[in-house]
Amino acid sequence: MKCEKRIRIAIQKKGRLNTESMSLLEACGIKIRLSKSTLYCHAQNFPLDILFVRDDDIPTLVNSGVCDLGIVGENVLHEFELGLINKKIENKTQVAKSLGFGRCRLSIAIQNHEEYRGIRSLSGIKIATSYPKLLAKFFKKHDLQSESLEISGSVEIAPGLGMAEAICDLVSTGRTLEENNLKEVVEVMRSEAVMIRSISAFESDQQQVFELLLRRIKGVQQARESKYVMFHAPKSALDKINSLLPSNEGQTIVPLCGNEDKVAVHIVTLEAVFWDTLEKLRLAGASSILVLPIEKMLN
Ligand code: PRT
Ligand code: ZN
Repeated sequence: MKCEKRIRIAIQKKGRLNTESMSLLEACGIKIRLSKSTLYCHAQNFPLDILFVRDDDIPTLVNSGVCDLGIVGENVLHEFELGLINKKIENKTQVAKSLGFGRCRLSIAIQNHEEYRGIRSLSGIKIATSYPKLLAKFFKKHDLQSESLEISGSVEIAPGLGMAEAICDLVSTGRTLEENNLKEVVEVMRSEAVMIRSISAFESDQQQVFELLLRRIKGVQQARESKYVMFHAPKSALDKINSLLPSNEGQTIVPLCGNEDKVAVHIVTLEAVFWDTLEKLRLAGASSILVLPIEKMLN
């Protein structure tokens, strides 16, 4: 693609969002050659430059206009935005696309042996967290008094060391809480990775690149969620089958050589295709059922 102006995206250098961010760009057909020490690199076949940084710096880089785009967790983004509000600095960042990975929740947890006596019992207790602004906002919303102890990592060890009575940290499987004898009592927010952009207008060829990238991301997401299903079925069963497995744009019906009553049906479906669904299709008369993954999709 010929383009005078390139777009610069900030992604996490190392950590939970790095692998999925890179694999998303690769699935979009963007070729990136990496070396171990790479902090900045140019995509080979797309007008995109990639800056590898700590996730906490991504909103600042986009807000200041150093990067046009960034991939970051909503938790980090919202904590950053609250910081801007406190300092009365203009927010020049907006979410361009939710990406569906890096899902987690920011939750308050207390020690297992403590009895949880409702949200009001958290008022005024010392809570260790890396997200003091999100916690303060949540407490204000519930009219509670907040006292946080800001720690940048290993928050879950704070209660055991007597530094705090509770923690407010990210949880995905819940294993870390369990290992540290903690129990989750209140969810403060849910988070997933998002693509953020600077609100400053792109130059026209940058805008084209941005839109092309968004279209490809959407295509990758749709392809990941969709399945291509093929089977044979009696013509009389097609309505029933359609209600069991709705398709995006209708069924493709192909005649079967030497069989007047049956047809081959091809469907692209966004529905999850479970064994249960296949069994229902079979009972409705379908046979030779195949479920295939879709590599690319452009609507
Ligand atoms: O070095 P850098 O600053 O870039 O990385 P980081 O250490 O600050 O962040 P990293 O890589 O741990 O996480 C990056 C982003 O991934 C977060 O900002 C979230 O948006 C998202 N994410 C999703 C998570 C988790 N799930 C998660 N489980 N981030 C952290 N955790 C930690 C959590 O803090 C706790 O220590 O994992 C532990 C809990 O996990 P479970 O599975 O035991 O519940
Ligand atoms: Zn970080």
